[in-house]
Amino acid sequence: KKEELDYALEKVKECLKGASCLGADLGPKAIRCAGLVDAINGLGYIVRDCGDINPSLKTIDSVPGSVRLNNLKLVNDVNAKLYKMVKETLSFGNFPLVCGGDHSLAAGSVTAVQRHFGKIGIIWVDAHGDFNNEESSPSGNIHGTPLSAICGGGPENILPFKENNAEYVSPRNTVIIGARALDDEEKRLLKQAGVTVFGMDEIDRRGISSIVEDAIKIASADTEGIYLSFDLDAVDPFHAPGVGTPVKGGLTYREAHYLCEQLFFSDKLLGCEIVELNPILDLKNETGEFAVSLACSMLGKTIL
Ligand code: 5AB
Ligand code: MN
Ligand code: MN
Ligand code: MN
Repeated sequence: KKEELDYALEKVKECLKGASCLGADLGPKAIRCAGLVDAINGLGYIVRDCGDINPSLKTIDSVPGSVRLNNLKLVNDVNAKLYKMVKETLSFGNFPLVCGGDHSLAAGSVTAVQRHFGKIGIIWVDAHGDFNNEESSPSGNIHGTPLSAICGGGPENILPFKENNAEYVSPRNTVIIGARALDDEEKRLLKQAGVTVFGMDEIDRRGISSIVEDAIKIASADTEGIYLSFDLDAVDPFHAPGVGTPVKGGLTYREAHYLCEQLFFSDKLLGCEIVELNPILDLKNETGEFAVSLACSMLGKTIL
């Protein structure tokens, strides 16, 4: 019985990859089922679906005690492939739209965008800060760390940063929108680094339009443009239940869309990603459909 249990636990852990629970790897399938390609074609674009990225590794690789990050090898393997794919997309002169997958993938996508364009700004839409490093991470889950890695605060062993001599993104050009679940140590690290954090309270007070205006200014100051990393858990779970780490009190349906629309019209977007969709936790693919509608707003769909 114990052996059986250990085996089952290992199986579950195998599926965890960068996140805290099973299922984010099914996100791209659900987004395709919700009609992503047709919807973008409908806006007048030609879509080249590069397909899913599957890890060559199948085993879990957490080493209890030594390496604190769960499934580091597997995440690095996927990110090395994603880096190549996004880099190639950009070198063809195309616009990358990355669909997750958990948020660990940002280390791969952002590295490629940085290497292609040079100095970039980042708008990170998320209930969380994703600014933990190897020491501060309460969970060891890599999806809680990518923004810190991108800004040079570690974990340093997240490839493909090192391998490709990518420059870190300046925290001065980095903005988080929608935060409401930051860890204590993470808050300190964000302050220390100088990342701008617009929490939900500030959105309540000032309204989304003035926040987005500020965010675009900050992320585009002295940069080639902005990469948008959209974690679906930024949105209130009422509209986006299909995420692994839901937090009440998030962006409304229109706040989320408005943000994407304005980013498109800023003419500063270099690429974007929609991550953390977990179809197993979703209700009739509602969150998958929401992701498709957000992608359309990022790509210029308007009301009138
Ligand atoms: B997500 C937490 N801060 O580090 C951690 O969904 C949660 O990509 C991270 O924003 C959530 O494990 C990561 C507690
Ligand atoms: Mn995230
Ligand atoms: Mn999140
Ligand atoms: Mn999450």
